[in-house]
Amino acid sequence: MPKSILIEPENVFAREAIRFADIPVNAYSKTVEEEQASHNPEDFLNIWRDMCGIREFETILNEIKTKGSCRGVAYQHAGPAHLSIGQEAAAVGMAFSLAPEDHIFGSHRSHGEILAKGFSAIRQLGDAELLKIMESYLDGAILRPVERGHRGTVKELAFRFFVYGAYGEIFARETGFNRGLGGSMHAFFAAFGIYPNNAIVGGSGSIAPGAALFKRVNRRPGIVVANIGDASFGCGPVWEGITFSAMDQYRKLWSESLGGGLPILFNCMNNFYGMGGQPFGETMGVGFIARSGAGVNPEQMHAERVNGYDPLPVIDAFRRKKQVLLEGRGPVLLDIVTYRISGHSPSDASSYRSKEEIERWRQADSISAFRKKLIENRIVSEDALEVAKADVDAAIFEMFRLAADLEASPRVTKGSELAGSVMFSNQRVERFDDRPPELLQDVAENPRVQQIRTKIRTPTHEGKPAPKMKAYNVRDAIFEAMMHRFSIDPTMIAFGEENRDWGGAFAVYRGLTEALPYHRLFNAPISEAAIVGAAVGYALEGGRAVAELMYADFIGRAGDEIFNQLSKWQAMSAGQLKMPVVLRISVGAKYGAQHSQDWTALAHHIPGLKAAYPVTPYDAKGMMNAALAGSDPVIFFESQKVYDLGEMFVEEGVPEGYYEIDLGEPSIKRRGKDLTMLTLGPALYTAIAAAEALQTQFGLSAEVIDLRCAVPLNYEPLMDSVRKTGRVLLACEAVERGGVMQTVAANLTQLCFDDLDAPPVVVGSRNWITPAAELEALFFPQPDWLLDAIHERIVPLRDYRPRTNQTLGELARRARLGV
Ligand SMILES: Cc1ncc(C[n+]2csc(CCOP(=O)(O)OP(=O)(O)O)c2C)c(N)n1
Ligand SMILES: [Mg+2]
Repeated sequence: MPKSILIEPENVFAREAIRFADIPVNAYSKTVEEEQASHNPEDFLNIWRDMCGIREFETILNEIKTKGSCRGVAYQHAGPAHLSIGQEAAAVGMAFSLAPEDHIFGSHRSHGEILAKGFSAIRQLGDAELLKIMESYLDGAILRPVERGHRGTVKELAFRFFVYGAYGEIFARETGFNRGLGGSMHAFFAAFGIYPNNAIVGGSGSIAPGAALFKRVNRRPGIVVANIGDASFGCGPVWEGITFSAMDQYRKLWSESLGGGLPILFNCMNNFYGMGGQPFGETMGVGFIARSGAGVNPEQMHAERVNGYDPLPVIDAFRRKKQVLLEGRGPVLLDIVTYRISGHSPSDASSYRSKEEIERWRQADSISAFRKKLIENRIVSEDALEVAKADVDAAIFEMFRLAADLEASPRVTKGSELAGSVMFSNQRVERFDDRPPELLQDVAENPRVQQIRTKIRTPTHEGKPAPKMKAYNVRDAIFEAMMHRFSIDPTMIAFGEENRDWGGAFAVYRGLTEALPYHRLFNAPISEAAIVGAAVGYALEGGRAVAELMYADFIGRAGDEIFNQLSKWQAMSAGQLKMPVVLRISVGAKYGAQHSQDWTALAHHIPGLKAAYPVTPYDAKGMMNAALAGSDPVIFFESQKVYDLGEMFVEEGVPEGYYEIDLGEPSIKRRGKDLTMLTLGPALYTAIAAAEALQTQFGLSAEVIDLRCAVPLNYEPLMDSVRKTGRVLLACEAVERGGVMQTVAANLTQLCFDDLDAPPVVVGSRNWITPAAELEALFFPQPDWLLDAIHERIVPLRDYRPRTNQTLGELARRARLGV
């Protein structure tokens, strides 16, 4: 049923004022006695131990970065080390009351948060569970060097395992958390609730909401924390992530049983600096980051500024805010004031701040201040503190020494294909959870399903598509594949702009609103970064997401999320995380320069993405079925030009039942022997028209092969064809320069060099803006252009008079002009 949110003129024009409540700033006022009532002495000692451990861990890193050795252990660390010396209280306070099922995401400066969360998880998990994690993680690769000669408790072993895995990851060792494929800025350890840390400032701001969404949709316990810096509040994707997290629908339209608002806490580690730029006083105007919450929703995100130079106010705030989130009243914003005494990186000379300022914060250092508080209030004895510190420091140094030792902790070997082997997971996953999928009706009762049943699934006798009004078309094909997987995989959700009542931007989803509850199909804000980011977070947690961008031209709005996040986390996790996301993107026409671009080149260029572009109903259904049964991110391009088209190539028609087409298998659409035409996208139909003309006018038979997929791509059928014909023309509607077809042409030149009578020729759109609908024929390749190019550059056609200039001279002239 469509929703009905009535907008009434008399209401929206009524006089009123928007009121804001006070946003607490440093409101913490608990006495030591009160704190003692809620913590036992062991808690205080643990807080101290964790802060010291983090400090020691990073002090060692600082020493090796600046001096090349630490206490007799020489080590050159080539990579980054963004230290958070000074911020330990904030990290430990954040992690202290989080349970293992609470998940954190972070930034380039997250060593402290990782360690704090890990230490906290080790304390809470039972020995059996810890052993299971250590033994199974990377098949025991981290555990083996650590357990040798270990005589302590399981928890002590887990501590060493964890510190060693963290150092190993930073030092790019096979024994690191992610076999060294993540590194300092991307290290994580999901088994302890530590999810990807992001070297893209604010990157976690759009991804963590997807993790929180997963918890809601799949009724999983726990909350999600996005640890991000103060400067990241200038990043668009952070704002998009916040907007996405604060949508009214979670509480107003979704089933109450799901639990309400997203359980997400945006935790600003506010150290008052970007690298050298200062959000407070220079690069932003918000003053208090906490103020930002006021503009987001009536609850003002329950925002607060908290003293993060003392772990106790942070623990207090996290306890209260976690409760808010568990009650379904999220999202929450915390502005945790802290300070990084260390430079942005060890080579940073801190030219942007005064020595005096650093000195004053050093004087106020949270670790010494906490120590003083514990001793003065007789909470923990000085001796106990010293012993704890000595113990933790010794264990950390020992793990550093072990991780620095190349023999005990090797890197992946030279020539290793490890990264290549984990770029894709290539799994087939029928469903990501065994519970029954939530549907609002039987699939067979769905009006769209019933309507599709009346459609013609076969070509006409002349090999043409059935008339538009009656043909089973590309839209129907994608719908059928989606419906199939929705009814099998309970974790599968779809979202994007206008996805629900509108029926999907181009009506592919018409009928799904009736079939699916809100949490499985919903409208997102116009926030392309958040749409893709949320899909990434959802998948990292273990669910299948289908996100939609209305036009390929909007890929830029989600550039980081597609190119740095969606594409990379499987490999950066060394294959431990999966990314079952299908990103549906339509390729437009008729709407001019910003709505009519084929950007397959971008998806093709970035490693880690599969890029599909089917243009027939048969291919669309089979390939969408395959994409939705896989475990990899698939950019699924859909041409608006062909949405209405019926099948014309598969005589038996598009099967009603389920079938898959392997992504990467080209499809021969017309057999021939004189020339090969390769196409990607709707240029298939242009090539078919050109092939027809070649046959009737010149007696040449062209073989037309639709690549259907840019990544992966099996060259065998292409080579077979080119070996037979010796000639190849490649056509697409993307601009000619730098596209998929240029790569295919270059590869075929090498793969089939001896068989070619002429170099492969690419005909794409002009290297221009896409002009208005009325002028599109000047821009997109027309059948004539293909004939002209064949005549000029492959094989002269008898008595042929070209209509456009496809000569090599023209190619060079255009290149010189950059058009
Ligand atoms: C999108 C992006 N822009 C710029 C950078 C370079 N950079 C790395 S850290 C940083 C400052 C980040 O400041 P903040 O978010 O406050 O985190 P902090 O470093 O203070 O922890 C910058 C500009 C980046 N990594 N990503
Ligand atoms: Mg900062």
